[in-house]
Amino acid sequence: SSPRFFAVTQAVERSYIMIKPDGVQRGLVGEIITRFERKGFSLKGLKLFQAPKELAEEHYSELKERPFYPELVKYIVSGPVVCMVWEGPGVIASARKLIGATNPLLAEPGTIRGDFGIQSGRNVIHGSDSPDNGEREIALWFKEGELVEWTRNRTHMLAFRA
Ligand code: IDP
Repeated sequence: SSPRFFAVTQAVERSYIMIKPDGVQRGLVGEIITRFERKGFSLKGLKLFQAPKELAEEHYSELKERPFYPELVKYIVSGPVVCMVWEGPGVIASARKLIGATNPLLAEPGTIRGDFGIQSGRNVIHGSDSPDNGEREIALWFKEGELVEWTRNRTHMLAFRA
């Protein structure tokens, strides 16, 4: 009989992942994309982009009242960012694990922030914190037609019984 693949039990989700201006300036784009690719997620959207101030403000609107908000918006528009959509089972929580804690000094070694940062105000990368926020952020940063529908052949990653 043909191989029977185990079902992947986590819901397929999409996460908005953004390499912040410090990550781009420091030459970490390839390294970061590699980590998501090797993990097995599918890249559905990718662009280098200079964010206008209004977009950065809207992206972080939940943090409007925080003292660091004005600096945060300036940071995000200080240079180009790399906007990405990564898709896969459980990608929201998994991406947050790959990224590590907000404060890079507290982030575990082996995570992106743990390996590449020393302060919250320059923490290299953003990842959506919930499926709803993921969809909200994707709609904010990508236009109709910028995302590509394709299926990554992931069968070689799945255990199977003969
Ligand atoms: P997250 O990016 O890990 O989800 P949030 O609490 O949503 O963390 O904060 C959004 C971003 O705001 C952080 O990634 C970081 O760039 C910035 N930020 C958070 N806390 C501080 C702070 O105490 N000082 C400066 N920047 C901060």
